[in-house]
Amino acid sequence: MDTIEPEVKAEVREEISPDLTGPEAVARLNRDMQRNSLTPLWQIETNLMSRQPRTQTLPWLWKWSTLYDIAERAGALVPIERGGDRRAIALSNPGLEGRPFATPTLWTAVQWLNGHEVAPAHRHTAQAIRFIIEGNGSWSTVEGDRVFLERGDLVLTPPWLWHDHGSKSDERAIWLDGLDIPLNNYLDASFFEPYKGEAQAVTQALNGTVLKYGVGQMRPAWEKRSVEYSPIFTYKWTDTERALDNLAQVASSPYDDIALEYTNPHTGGPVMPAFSAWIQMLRPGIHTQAHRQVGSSVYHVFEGSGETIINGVSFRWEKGDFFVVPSWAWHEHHNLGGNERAILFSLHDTPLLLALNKYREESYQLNNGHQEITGTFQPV
Ligand code: 1HN
Repeated sequence: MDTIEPEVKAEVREEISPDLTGPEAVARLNRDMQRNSLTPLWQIETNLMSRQPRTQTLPWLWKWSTLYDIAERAGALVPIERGGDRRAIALSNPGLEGRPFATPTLWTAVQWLNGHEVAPAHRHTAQAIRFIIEGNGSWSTVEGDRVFLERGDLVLTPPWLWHDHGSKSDERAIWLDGLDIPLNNYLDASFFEPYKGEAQAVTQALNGTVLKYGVGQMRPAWEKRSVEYSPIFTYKWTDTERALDNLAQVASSPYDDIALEYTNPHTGGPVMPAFSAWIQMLRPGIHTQAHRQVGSSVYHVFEGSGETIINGVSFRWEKGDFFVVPSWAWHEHHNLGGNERAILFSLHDTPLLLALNKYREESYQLNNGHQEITGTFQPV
């Protein structure tokens, strides 16, 4: 077995000199700390414990027209090859030093699949979801369970389950991928394995997990609860839309209007331990009140147009756009689409903060809960 030898064993401590307390002794102490890979708190220049979150993540917005154009060109130019396995184009937050992450905990990408292509099977410990923007006869197989991907469906790929995507149509499909890759890597918890074949055999009835668990209030009596992740691998848009319309009849949030968290029906908790997925409807004309939370979020505009005011800056959005709300940033949503509803899909790392007892939230008290607008974000 290899052993790691300190580079300069003999220099762990400098020669004792007669000066035990003066400037020379301090200089010697500093040199010894450096040589021994030690950093004293009193020399750390950035405040290690900031009074409030000091995120590098920038509030940002990516236009659908740009995302679509780039994904379409990648679809024509870049084959799906083993190794990469997916034609996914990640939102790279300009605050995060060029890393392919939307926020410190969330990877979010646009994935493009040409008609009749297969994105080969693999599995990983990163937890993944996709939200289907245009499905067009494409499918995902998750651990033998095949689901057809239709606009507005949420599809889960829980950790370490085999999954591949394919298409039986002539048309391309495009969807949002959300994974906890930055967190998984930060925790040194990443495992990945390619499948021996291209695509898995389908071993269950089509939409098997929806048939088994999809009603949610009941589960097969002989089965245990699935507590680590939701046992439902796809949440169909028709059910989601009905749930939004039902909620709108009875209740709303002043900050988010008609907002639903997709849940694991066996626990009531989020669909994945590392992040939560939401769908929300802003009814015509709604302008919500501002609040802020610890934790970062990525939004996709599924329908409609409007603005989200983040730390005083108006981010104007329309169908297809993506935007990021960093931790502890004030934000409020405003539907500007006349008589049309707006629908936002979003991912939040809230479950992590809650599990670690680090969650906080605060509502904006001034000006009836609305921020003063000091600027407008200009997309590239
Ligand atoms: C992955 O497995 C998918 O299954 C999407 O669609 C994006 C990015 C990095 C690593 C694995 C998918 C991914 C990914």
